[in-house]
Parts: sequence; structure tokens; C-alpha cells
Amino acid sequence: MPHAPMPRFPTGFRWGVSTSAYQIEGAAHTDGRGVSIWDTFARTPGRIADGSSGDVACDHYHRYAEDIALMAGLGITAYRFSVSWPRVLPTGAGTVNTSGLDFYERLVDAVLAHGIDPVATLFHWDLPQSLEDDGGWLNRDTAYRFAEYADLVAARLGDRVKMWITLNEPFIHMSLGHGMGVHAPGRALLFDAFPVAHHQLLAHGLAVAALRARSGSPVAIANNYSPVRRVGDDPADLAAAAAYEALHNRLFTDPLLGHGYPAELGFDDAVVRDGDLDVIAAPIDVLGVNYYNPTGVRAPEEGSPLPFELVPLDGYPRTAFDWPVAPDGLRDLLGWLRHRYGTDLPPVQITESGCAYDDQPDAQGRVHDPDRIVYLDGHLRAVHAAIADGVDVTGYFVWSLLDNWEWAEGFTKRFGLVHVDYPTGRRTPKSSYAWLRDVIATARRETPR
Ligand code: PNW
Repeated sequence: MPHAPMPRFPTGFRWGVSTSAYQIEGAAHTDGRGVSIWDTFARTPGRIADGSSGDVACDHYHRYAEDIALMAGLGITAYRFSVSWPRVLPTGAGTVNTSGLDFYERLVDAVLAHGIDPVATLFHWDLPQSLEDDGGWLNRDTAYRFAEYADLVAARLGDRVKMWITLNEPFIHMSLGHGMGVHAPGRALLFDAFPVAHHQLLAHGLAVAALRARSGSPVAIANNYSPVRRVGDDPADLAAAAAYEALHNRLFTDPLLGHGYPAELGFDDAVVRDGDLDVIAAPIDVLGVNYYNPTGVRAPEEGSPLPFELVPLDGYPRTAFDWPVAPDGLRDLLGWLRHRYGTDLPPVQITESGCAYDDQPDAQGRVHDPDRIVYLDGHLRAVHAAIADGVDVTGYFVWSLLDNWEWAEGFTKRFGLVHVDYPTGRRTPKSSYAWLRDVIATARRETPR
């Protein structure tokens, strides 16, 4: 267990937790919600490790008041949730489901009543199935539908949401959902998935303009990053590491910050129209950084369809996901962002950071998760060190408040500060919850917001 006191964070530093709609809400058939690509994907045999779906998940749709009480007990200053597009617009466009908007209004008002800032993500991968049937993110029209949806949500909540996040991890949605086919919608296009990147970025840029027109709150995007650990010293290994860097860490961030697409990826950019790059580079107020782990990369075998090979990294402890625990990677990543983008880099918030362990209650019903405490302690110290290095980091959100439905892994991976007994829905704060509560209480005494 870590004992050394946590160093002091800057005044106003934001302490938060993150969740997403499909992973916690349940209520998939309630109050007029439409079908998303994840409903369809989860119902397809063989796609989800335990054959489960998010139909019920944590039943947060009905238990949100209890969950907000847990947030209040933790002492967080911000809560990042996502709005389910098909709950608000069942077919993605056109007819509005007012009950869906009402739910998010109840949620936001209850969060505010506890003195917590609501941070709303507009797209956390649950595309309305009707839009997928028209081509989804391969179809440019989806970007315009997203801007209309952003306008609708901001018209209702723009006076109360304290920060907007347009998209969650467009890289993971492109690569796992459309490149490899292990996430919804299950397309395996490899590098032909590039239009999915471009249309998501276009959607982001159009939504920035829509949000600005309706709300004075800051606008951000949450990107997934993974610092590259090159394995091997051959020129081919260097080239592979550079290719992976361009794909994972630059493909979305370069154009967002006005640098255009990384040319070395050699994508067919026929879908990029005049003016698109200006829309995409609309200034944002905060860059959201989701960080889990570094990636080992070396040159591919002859004949590989990819310009790199991913290799497991030795010498790190591992989570239940088999992901390496590497807080140094977060400090390196933040330093890399500052070095690469310089004054084009806006303030950064860590919009996700966390780990999965196989946490279960003991005979007394308590849930001990010492590994998560070590994880969070290390990553918070890494953020602090990055701030000392000169990177403007203004917040840290833990993934996640609750154990929840972990996409293709179903219920088999537990990321929560709070244990969820899925059959009953019972919530039990883990020891990491008490640890983080004490860290936040001390930090807020020292550096009030
Ligand atoms: C993120 N990877 O997903 C998502 O934003 C969350 O919804 C999710 O629960 C969390 O991280 C934990 O997985 C990722 O393979 C999924 O590198 C996969 C990867 C990274 C992030």
C-alpha cells in the first residue's frame, strides 16, 4: 500500500470519475430508447466473452440517484457520463424521444445538486442502428446527423453541462470497431477504415460549432493514447514504431490541432473534401486524454498486412486485462504531447485512467483492491510529475465509478471503484474508493476549486 503523501495539485484541479451510457444504464427497452449498434453486436452469437449484453448492465437508468450519492461520498468535483444517442433520437435523426432528454436532465440536475460538475460525452460508441444501416461512419452524412444531435442535446442542457466531450476514443472505435471487427459494428476493414476516422473528425468539428452556438461551456474530445515502446533497433523497427505512433497517437490529434493528417500512413484520402480540415481544426478548450498502457512495437513479419507488429512488454505488473501497469507511460505521453504540439496543445484533462482486477467480496462482504490503489497512486504521481515538467494538466477522471459492462469482455472485467453484484445490482465501495476519497479530501483542502 502506498504511504507517502500525495504531492499537492494545482488550485482548481478537477477530480472526477467517468462512465458511459451503454456500459451502465441498462433500460435498453425503456421509455422509447432506440436500438444502437452495440445492442445488435451483443446479440450476435460469439461476439461477447460471456454472451451478455448491456440490456440491464448496472441499471443506472433506475439507480442513478444512488450512484450520484456514491459520487458525492467520494468528494469528486466532476462526473463524466455519456448521452446515449438512440435514447434521445431513436433512429439517429428526426423524431426526438423527449423521455430520453428528460432522463439526462434529471441526471444533470441531481449531479449539480451535489456540487459536482456534469461533463457530457456525446458519443461513446453507441451509434443508432438506423444510421449504421445507412453506412454508419463510412457515410459522410453521419457527421451531419451528429451535429444535429449535438445541437439538440445542447439546446436542452447547454446551460448546465460544465464541459462537453464530442467523441470518446475515435481511434478505438475505428480500429476495434471497423478495422479489426472485435467491437461494434464488427467491420474488419483494416486500413480501409480510414473514412471512419475522417467522418468522426468531421462530426467532431461540426459539433464544436453547434455546441458553441448553444452553450458557453468548454468543448473537448477524449482521445485514447498509448506511448510507443520500440522493441528492437533495426531501421525496420524504427519505421514500425513511427508508423504505430502515427496511427494511434497522431491520426486524430494532428488534424485536430491544425497539423493535417500524418502523410506517412498513406491513407486513401479521397473522402477528404476542401474545407474539411478547417472544420476539424476548430479550436477546442481542453484535450481529453484516455490512458491505459504503453504499446510494444517492432517490425512486422514479411507479408504482414500491417506495417508494425505489437509485442507484449516485459517487466511490468499486469491487470486482469493483461495490460501492463506503467505510470511512467502517462508522464512520457504528456511530455510527448507538449513536445510535439507545443503551443497548439490546449490544457489537458485525463478523461480516463484505470484498471481491471478480479475484485470479489470477502466473507464479511468487503471488497479489497490493493492493486487498484497502487495503480491510481502511481498514475496520479505521474500526472503530478508531468505538471512539474510543464504540461498544463487540469483534471483526472478515474475509469470507472462502477464495475460495468466492458464491451467485448462483457461482465468479466471489473474497472470500478465500486463493486457491482450484477444479479442484485448491489453496490459495494471497494477499498480504493475509501483511499481515493481521502486523497481528494486532502487535495481539496489544500487547493480548493
Ligand atoms: C476505453 N485497447 O476503451 C473506453 O473508453 C471505455 O469505455 C472502456 O471501458 C475502457 O477504456 C476500458 O477498456 C478501450 O484495446 C478499449 O487499447 C480498448 C482499448 C483501449 C481503450
